[in-house]
Amino acid sequence: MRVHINEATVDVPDGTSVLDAVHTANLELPALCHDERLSPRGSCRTCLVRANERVVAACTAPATEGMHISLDDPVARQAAMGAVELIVSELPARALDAPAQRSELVRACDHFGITASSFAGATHDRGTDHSHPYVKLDRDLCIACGRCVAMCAEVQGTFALDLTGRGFDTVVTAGDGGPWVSSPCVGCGGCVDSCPTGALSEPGLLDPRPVTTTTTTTCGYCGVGCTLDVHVRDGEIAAITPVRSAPVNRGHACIKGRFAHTFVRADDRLTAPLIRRGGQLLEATWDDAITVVADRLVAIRDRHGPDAIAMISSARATNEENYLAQKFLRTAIGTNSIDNCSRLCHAPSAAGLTASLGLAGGTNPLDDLDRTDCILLAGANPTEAHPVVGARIKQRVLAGARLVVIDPRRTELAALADVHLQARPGSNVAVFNGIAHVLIAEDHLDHDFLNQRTTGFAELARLVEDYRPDLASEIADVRAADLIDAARLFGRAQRPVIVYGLGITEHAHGTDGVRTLTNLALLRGAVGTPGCCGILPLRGQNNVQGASDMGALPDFLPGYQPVTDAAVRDRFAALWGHAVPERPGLRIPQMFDAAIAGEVRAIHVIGEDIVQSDPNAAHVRAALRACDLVVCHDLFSSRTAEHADVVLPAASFLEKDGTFVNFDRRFQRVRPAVTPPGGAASDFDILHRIANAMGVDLGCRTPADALAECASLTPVFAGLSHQRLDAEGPLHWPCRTLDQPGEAVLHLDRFATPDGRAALAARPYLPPGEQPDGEFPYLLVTGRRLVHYNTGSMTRRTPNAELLPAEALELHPVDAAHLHVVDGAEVTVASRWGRVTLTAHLNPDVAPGQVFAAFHFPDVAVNDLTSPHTDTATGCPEYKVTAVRIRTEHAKQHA
Ligand SMILES: Nc1nc2c(c(=O)[nH]1)N[C@H]1C(S)=C(S)[C@@H](COP(=O)(O)OP(=O)(O)OC[C@H]3O[C@@H](n4cnc5c(=O)[nH]c(N)nc54)[C@H](O)[C@@H]3O)O[C@H]1N2
Ligand SMILES: Nc1nc2c(c(=O)[nH]1)N[C@H]1C(S)=C(S)[C@@H](COP(=O)(O)OP(=O)(O)OC[C@H]3O[C@@H](n4cnc5c(=O)[nH]c(N)nc54)[C@H](O)[C@@H]3O)O[C@H]1N2
Ligand code: SF4
Ligand code: SF4
Ligand code: FES
Ligand SMILES: [Mo]
Repeated sequence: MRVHINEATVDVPDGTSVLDAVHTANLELPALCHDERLSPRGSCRTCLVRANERVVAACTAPATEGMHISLDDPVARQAAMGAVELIVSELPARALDAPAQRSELVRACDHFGITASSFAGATHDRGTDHSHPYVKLDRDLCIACGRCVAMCAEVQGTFALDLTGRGFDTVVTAGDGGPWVSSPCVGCGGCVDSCPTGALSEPGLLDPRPVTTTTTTTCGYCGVGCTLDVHVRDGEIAAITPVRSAPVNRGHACIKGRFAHTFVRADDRLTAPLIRRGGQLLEATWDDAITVVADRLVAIRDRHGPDAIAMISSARATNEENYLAQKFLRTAIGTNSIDNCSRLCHAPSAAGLTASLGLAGGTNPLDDLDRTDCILLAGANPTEAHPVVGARIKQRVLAGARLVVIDPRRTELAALADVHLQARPGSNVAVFNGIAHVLIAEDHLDHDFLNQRTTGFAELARLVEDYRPDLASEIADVRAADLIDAARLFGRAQRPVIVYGLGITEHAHGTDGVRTLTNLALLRGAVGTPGCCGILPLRGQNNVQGASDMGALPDFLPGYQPVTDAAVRDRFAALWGHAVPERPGLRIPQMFDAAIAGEVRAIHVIGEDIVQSDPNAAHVRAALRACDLVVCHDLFSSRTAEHADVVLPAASFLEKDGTFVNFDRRFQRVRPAVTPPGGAASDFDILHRIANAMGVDLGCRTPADALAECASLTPVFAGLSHQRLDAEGPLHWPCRTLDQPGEAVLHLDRFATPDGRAALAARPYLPPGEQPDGEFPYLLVTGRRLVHYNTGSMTRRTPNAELLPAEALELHPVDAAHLHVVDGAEVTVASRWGRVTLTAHLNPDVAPGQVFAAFHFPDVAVNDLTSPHTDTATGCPEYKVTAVRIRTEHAKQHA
C-alpha cells in the first residue's frame, strides 16, 4: 500500500505500522519504548505523529492505504516533546553525556531541542551494579521503558529481568534483585543493545568517545553464524553488536560472539613464529620459520613419499583458507591426507544424510523453526551450544509448538519439553527404531510420500517390528509410555522438524543414529516437501560446514566431488596444472595410528588443538612424538604446540577476510575489523608463504580469487562470489548460477541420491563401544557449557572466565551420597584410558549412574579419559560414552 509521509510517498506491505513506514521513508522519529525486535508497547508517547486527522502513537498505529502522516504537526510534536521532557525531568543531566550514536535518548533530545536545563529533575542516587563483567547498570539513567525486560523475555527467553518499584522509583532488576552477576542472566547482551538511555551499558561503551569504524562480519565461534558489527576505536575493538537486519540472528547474539573478544589482545597471543631448538620453542623470524617448514616437508616428501605428510585443516578458518589448504596438500605435497574437525563431530551427519537423502547438509533454513508445530530435539543442547537457535526454539515452544527432547541430561530445553526421553547414552538407534515402530503401528505415515519418494520401507517395517516400545524403552532406560507419547506428538504434527547434535553423532554407531533419526522425518513425509521443516543438524564450529564443503576431507574435493572419480580429478588437474592424487587419504584418527606405525612422518595442523580435543590424548601425544615434523598454526601456544617443531602465529576471524558457511548452508562474509598483533598472519598468507618457499605457486592471490576458483570448479557453488555476497548478503548453497538465489530448502523435487529417492535405513541397535562394568561403573558424557568454547583458548582469555573459572564433574546427588562425595570435593575420575582430577558438582539434571564434564580447560584433560572407539562408518570418536570410576581423595588415601 502507498502512504504519504511529510513530502515523501512510500510503498509498504500491509500490516506495517506508522513508525515502520516512517523508517521506510528514511526519516527519524524518537520512539523510546520501541524496538523492532519486540512486540510494540506504546507506553512512552514519544512517537506521536498526525496520521490523517488523528494524533497517534506511531509505533502501535497501523498504516492504511493513502494515509497522510505528518511528523511536523504542531499538536503531535508538542505532545511528544512533552513526553520526552517529562522523562528527562527525572534524569540526571549526565544522561546527555553519551554519544548520540549510542543513545536514543540523546537523539530524542536533539530532535526536540531539549537541553540539559530540562534535566532539572529529582535525583535518585540508586547507584550502579557493575557486578557482571559485561552488563553494567546505572540505575539513575533508567526510564522504565521495559525494553530490556522484553528483550530478555521475547527474544532471549531467559526471563531474568523485571521492572520493580513504583512510579518514579521504577527500575530494572535482574533475578531476585541481588547482584546482576548472580541472576539467571546469560549475557546475550540483548538488554544492553535495546536500552535507549545507556542505563544498561557494556565496558567498551562506558567510554564516551565515539567509535571510529564499524565492520560487519560473521561470528567466529559457533556454527549459527550470527552477523555482527564490530565497533573499533583507535584500532581496538570497543564493542561487538548484533546486526538487526541479519537473516540468521535478527539482532540477537550470545555471550561469546557479543562479548568474548578480548582474547585478540591477550598478553600471551602469539605474535612471532616459534621454532624448536634444543628442545625449546624459541622466537624466530618468519623467513626462518617458513624455510624450516618448507625444507622439512620437501625432505620428508622426497624421502618417504607424499603420503608421509598429513594435514588437519581448521573449521575455525575461512573457506578460502580451507580451499587453499587442500589445494596445497593435493598439489604441492601430492596427497589426499587432509581432514578437519568435522571428523570429530558431524562426519556421521555427512555420511548419514548423504546415504539417506543424497546431500551432506541440513535440509531447511533456520526460519522454518518459526513455522513448526513440533520440534524433536535429539542429542543437542542449543541453549548453551547454539544459543541463538536455542532461543528461537524456546520462543516457538512458548508460542505453542510441542517439544520432544531426547537427551540423557535434563537440559534447559528438556525441562521445558512436553516429553523428555532421558535415554541412556548410546541408545539412540533403539529409541528412534522404537519411535518408528509406533509411527508405523499407529499409521502416522505419509503413504504417498513413502510410495513416490522413498525406498526401503518394507525392510524398515520388518526390522522395527521388533522394536516394540517395551523393548526400546528397556534398552534406553525410558518409560514405554513416554516413548509412545513422543512418537504420537511427532506423528500427529503437521510440520514437524528434527534438530539434532553431537549426542547423535559422537558414538560408535553415530551414522546409524543419523540414519534412523532421518527415517522418522521420511516416514512423516516431513523433508523435501514445501511447508515442512526437515532436518537440522546443528553443525558446531563457525566454519565446519565450510571446511568440508571446501574439500578439506580425505575423500572429497570441493563440493563433495569424490577424489576417486577420474573425471572430477581431471577437471581440477586441468585448472591447477597438477595431477590430483587418486587414493583417498587418511582420516584424523588414522593419521595418528599411521604416525605411530611410522608411515606418517609429518603432521601439519591448522587451528585445532588435537592434544586437548581429540580422544585418548595419550595416543595423540604418542603420535606427535613419533613424527619427524609437527607444524601448527594457532593464536596461542596450545597443548598441541607443546609437541610442535614449528608454531606459526595466526590471525583470528576478527582480523581476516573471507567467508564462512553456517549450519544452514549460508555463505557469509568475514571481514577484518582490526589488524593482527605483531607478526601474526592469516592462515591464507601462511599457506602461500610455505608453498612459495617450496617453489609452488598456489594461484588465488586473494581470498576473493580463491572462492572464485573454487566456484569455477564446483557446480554447487558456481553462483557464489565475494562480490555477490557483498551486494546481496548471505546466500545458501547449492547456488548454481549467478542469477539464482541459492536453495534454502533441499530436495523439493527429488532427492540427490542416484535414483532420486530418499533411502530409509533398516539399521539395528548395536551397543556402544564402552560399557560400564564392576571396575568402571559410571558412564561419562562429555559436552559443552555456554560461556566457554571448545578448548577454551579464546574464551578463557576473556572475562567469560570470571563467569566460569574451572571445569567440574557433574554427578547425581544419589551417586554422590553413595560415593560419599560432597559438592566441591576433589574427585579422581579414571577410565580404561587415563585419569584426571575434577571438582565434583552435585546436579540432579544428570541421570544416576552418569556423570558429565566439558573439555574447555587444558588443566582438566577430559580427553585423557575418552576412548579410541569410533563410529564404524566414519571414524568419529565416541566422545559421549566412556566408562569411568570415581574416587574421592579420602578413599584414595585409604586405598
Ligand atoms: N558454548 C559453546 N558452544 C559451542 C561449542 C562450545 O564448545 N561451547 N562448540 C561448538 C561445536 S564444535 C559443536 S560440534 C557444537 C555441539 O553442540 P551440541 O551437539 O549441542 O553439544 P554437546 O554438549 O556436545 O552435546 C549435546 C547433547 O548430547 C547429549 N547426549 C550425550 N549422549 C547422548 C546420547 O547417547 N543420546 C542423545 N540423544 N543425547 C546424548 C548431551 O547430554 C548433550 O546435552 O557446539 C558448538 N557451540
Ligand atoms: N571430550 C570431548 N572432546 C571433544 C568434543 C566433545 O564433545 N567431547 N567435541 C569435539 C568437537 S565437536 C570439536 S569441533 C573439537 C574442537 O576442537 P578444536 O578444534 O581443537 O578446538 P577449538 O578450541 O575450537 O580450536 C582449536 C584451536 O584453533 C585456534 N584458532 C581459532 N581461530 C583460528 C584461526 O582462524 N586460525 C588458526 N590457525 N587457529 C585458530 C584456537 O586458538 C584453538 O587453539 O573438539 C572435539 N573434542
Ligand atoms: S534499563 Fe534501559 S531498557 Fe531497561 S527499562 Fe531501564 S531504560 Fe529501559
Ligand atoms: S550463537 Fe554462535 S554465532 Fe551467534 S554469537 Fe553466539 S557463538 Fe556467535
Ligand atoms: S515508542 Fe511509541 S509509545 Fe513509546
Ligand atoms: Mo564440533
